[in-house]
Amino acid sequence: MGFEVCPDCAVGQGSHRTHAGRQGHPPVTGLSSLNELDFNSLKEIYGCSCPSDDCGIVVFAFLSCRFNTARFPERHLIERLVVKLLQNYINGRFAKGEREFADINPADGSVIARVTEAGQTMVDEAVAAARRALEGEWSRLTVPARAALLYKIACGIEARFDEFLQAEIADTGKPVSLASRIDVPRGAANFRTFADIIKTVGGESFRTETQDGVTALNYTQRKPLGVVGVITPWNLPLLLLTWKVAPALACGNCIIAKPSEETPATATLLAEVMESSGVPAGVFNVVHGFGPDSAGEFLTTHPDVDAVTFTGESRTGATIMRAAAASVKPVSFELGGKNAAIVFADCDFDDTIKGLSDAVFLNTGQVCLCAERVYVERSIFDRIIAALKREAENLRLGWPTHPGTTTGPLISSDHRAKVLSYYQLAREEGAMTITGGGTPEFGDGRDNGFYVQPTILTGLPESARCVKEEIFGPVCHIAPFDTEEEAIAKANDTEYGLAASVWTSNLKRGHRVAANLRVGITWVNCWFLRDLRTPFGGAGLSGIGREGGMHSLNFYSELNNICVRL
Ligand code: NAD
Ligand code: 6OD
Repeated sequence: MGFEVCPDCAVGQGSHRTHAGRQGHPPVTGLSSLNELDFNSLKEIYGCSCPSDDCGIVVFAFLSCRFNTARFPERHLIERLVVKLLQNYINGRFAKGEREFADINPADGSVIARVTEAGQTMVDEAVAAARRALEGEWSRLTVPARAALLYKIACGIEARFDEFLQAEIADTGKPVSLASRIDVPRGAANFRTFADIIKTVGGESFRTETQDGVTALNYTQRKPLGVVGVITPWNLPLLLLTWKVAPALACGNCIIAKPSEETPATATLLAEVMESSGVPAGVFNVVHGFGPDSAGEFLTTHPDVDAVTFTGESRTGATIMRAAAASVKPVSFELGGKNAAIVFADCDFDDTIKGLSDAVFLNTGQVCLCAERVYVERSIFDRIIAALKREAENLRLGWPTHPGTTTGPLISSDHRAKVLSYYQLAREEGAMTITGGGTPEFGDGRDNGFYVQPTILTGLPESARCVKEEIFGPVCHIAPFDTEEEAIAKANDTEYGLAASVWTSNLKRGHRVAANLRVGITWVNCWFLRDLRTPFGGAGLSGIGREGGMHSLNFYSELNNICVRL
């Protein structure tokens, strides 16, 4: 029997289905404070037979009707009772760690879940389980069988599309329109793509003939790296996790994933999908926690972890590199960016504005590929500023679940403080703020969230910190240029080197400019248009190595060359 939806508050859908339920709520009268509530009797009234960690759902259904929970002064008490506990996934079982921390919804600052943090012992257990799995049935699985499992995982994500969607939206605050178009579909697509690739990839072979008449056949065999630590950030949690997990599994590795402490939910759901897809115990593990002195550090310093693949800030990459150096672990790093967009006067104006608006503001500017520096040919500089200002002011900052919302909050209160400090710094450095520069006011629960205004700056010298440092918010600085050479020089004047976009109707120029940019990817008349077979990564502070297609397989496997004398 499913839990039926309360006609008053609509609570009771989706994950509440495990509760036996009744239509609506029995009237409860004379109740003025939480202390008067007997939660167990309430559970009984609602026919809830679930284990205690989840039972609060029923209570929450009641309280949602009874009180306006967003304003309820004892809301934190409710939240402690009703929120889910996200657990680590070790050796095919969900396990509680030593401490707990809160998972916050950035749209209104509410607690979505409690997360149980993996300590050193639990990370040791995960590594040991992964090592055992590496030597067990997993190592005997044929490539077609591994590929079949990856397809099954992709289907498993799709079968629970709405749960992944809701979890990702609640954790990140990103709009449903975005997460349903990009994040969750890419979660499944990553597995399908690497299943396709691993099934069809061949090896190298050479027939060798020496001067003294010996003949041999050389051919390569692809072997897993072993136990791989996968550490990912909060901006595209499922997309970036599966982007690494899929090829690592395709190559036969065992994995310990450490999602960002800000966005632990979809990694936990992925563990459920792995379990139901029949991935053997120990092959995929999830440890929750932070970086320093927590699961992240325990994983990267672990002597029995064979490789680390990481996406996140450049500074964190440097710390992880030092940690990995002690046991000479291979690393693959996708790091920060301070990406340029170069707009020529001959561009298709409307397409460019649409593309630029995405490049600057998508995901509230929290995509490593976002353009924070926009260089515009002087003759159209004022027009571009005016049009981009209109785009920025038309963005709809809203509740993430609302279909019309284009722009959600930033990920956290700390990150908002950082972005706002750059808005302030820009003014101190002499910038003119074309639009934005502060925080919006809503007059509802979103005022407790972490929203900032989409912002356009101009007038800064190229040496300004706001032009040099990654801000990672919905903000760009626009500057004019007079010649192609000047635009290229300015775009390249950065320690980063992740991505760029070039906007021009002259494709010859598009090719030429792209060839001269020191980045891992250049888009011409588009942005974030992905083909998962292509190399992805950055130069300079933006990373080490490339992933995508064969590049991922080359990182996640060791080649063994076999030479047979004929
Ligand atoms: P972050 O570096 O703070 O954290 C990323 C992950 O590393 C988290 O899981 C965190 O817990 C972990 N971590 C932090 N310190 C650690 C340590 N000492 N040892 C081990 N693990 C540690 O990054 P973030 O704030 O989550 O993400 C935003 C950053 O990520 C931005 O700089 C952005 O540009 C970058 N990013 C880059 C790409 C890319 O593909 N190049 C993609 C997405 C995000
Ligand atoms: O699309 C991808 O594969 C990818 N790695 C995107 C990274 C986006 C950064 O925020």
